[in-house]
Amino acid sequence: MRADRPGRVVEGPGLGSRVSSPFSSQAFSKGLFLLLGLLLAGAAPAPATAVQADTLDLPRVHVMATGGTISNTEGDRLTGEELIRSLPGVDTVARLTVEQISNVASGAISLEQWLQMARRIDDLFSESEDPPAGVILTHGTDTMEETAYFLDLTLAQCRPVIVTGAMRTASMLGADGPANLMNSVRLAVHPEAREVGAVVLMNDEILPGREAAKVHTSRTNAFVAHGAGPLGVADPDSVVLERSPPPRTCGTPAFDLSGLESLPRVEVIHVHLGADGALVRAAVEAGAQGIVMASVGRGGSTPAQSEALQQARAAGVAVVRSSRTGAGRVPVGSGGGEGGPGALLGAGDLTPQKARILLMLALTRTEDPDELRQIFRTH
Ligand code: DAS
Repeated sequence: MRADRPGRVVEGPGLGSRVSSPFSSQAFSKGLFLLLGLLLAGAAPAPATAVQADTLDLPRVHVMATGGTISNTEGDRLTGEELIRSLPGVDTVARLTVEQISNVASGAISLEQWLQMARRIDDLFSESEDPPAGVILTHGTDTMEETAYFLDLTLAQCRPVIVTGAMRTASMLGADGPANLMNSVRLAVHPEAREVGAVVLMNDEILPGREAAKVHTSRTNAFVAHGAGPLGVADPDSVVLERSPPPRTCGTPAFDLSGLESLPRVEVIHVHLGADGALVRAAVEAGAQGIVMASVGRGGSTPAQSEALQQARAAGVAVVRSSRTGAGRVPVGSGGGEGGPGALLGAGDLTPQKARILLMLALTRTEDPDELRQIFRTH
């Protein structure tokens, strides 16, 4: 049975082992995952006593496990603790601590959990004793691009926060989870990654949180960085950072979450031929403060949707036009000034789901159309 497990912090990799029947399918799946981890890493695990002695001087890396395919086996989900035990040789790279935030498919992660995650990560980096060199968030791949961008916008610290997962479950042949996790540990302790911020690491590629996007339903190379390309790669011999993320002020978040208990409601609505204004009106009735249109081309919608959007703006709702094409820009200043107090602007190169995150955060600060436009130009 798959169930959430409450958060707690444990030390690894010298973690106590959990005994399960070798004849159960769950135990078999977990055993297979561990075996795959060994094969992928190409090394046998060091004895536990040596692990503890050798790890004392190594940097600490904190793993926050949330679930997703990386944890999935047939009929069960591995815990973060079990995931890190599948990484032979990790004890020569870092001291791992692990915390279970949830154990769910990534579609089940809530906005309240985002707020908690961001605060928790900043708290970890502010610990006076033994703060982690980096944090790894194991996460379902379906929405990891959203979580990575949210963290990119809200973390005060620039230290590495690596969102990773797997396209193949822990019990599938060729499971990619152990390699992704091991590469994330290697990146977290890399001296050049100290200010890399929130990134996605999948399939040996380090992608900026802002641009990372899932573009395939099942392949291990499902992720790209739209318009930006990877920041670097995790090769077998070394982690190589080929370029730096855009400069930012470390210590100050782009959006301060202090005092926030929830985020403004922002809906994404798809444009397609024949779409009427019903969904736009429903969003307004549901209390949306913002609407992001997954528009055709460079920001187009149907006449009926455009009319409903005019009414939404007249009611003070901010409207952002992004593109459903998956690449390219909708000019931020393409909105025009008329139509009501609600802003109308383009999403730039942000996909609809990323534009929604930026609009939610922007609306915590302002509803002014010019200020919103400025935020979209600079984030
Ligand atoms: N199970 C999906 C999710 O949690 C997919 C995945 O993790 O790859 O997002």
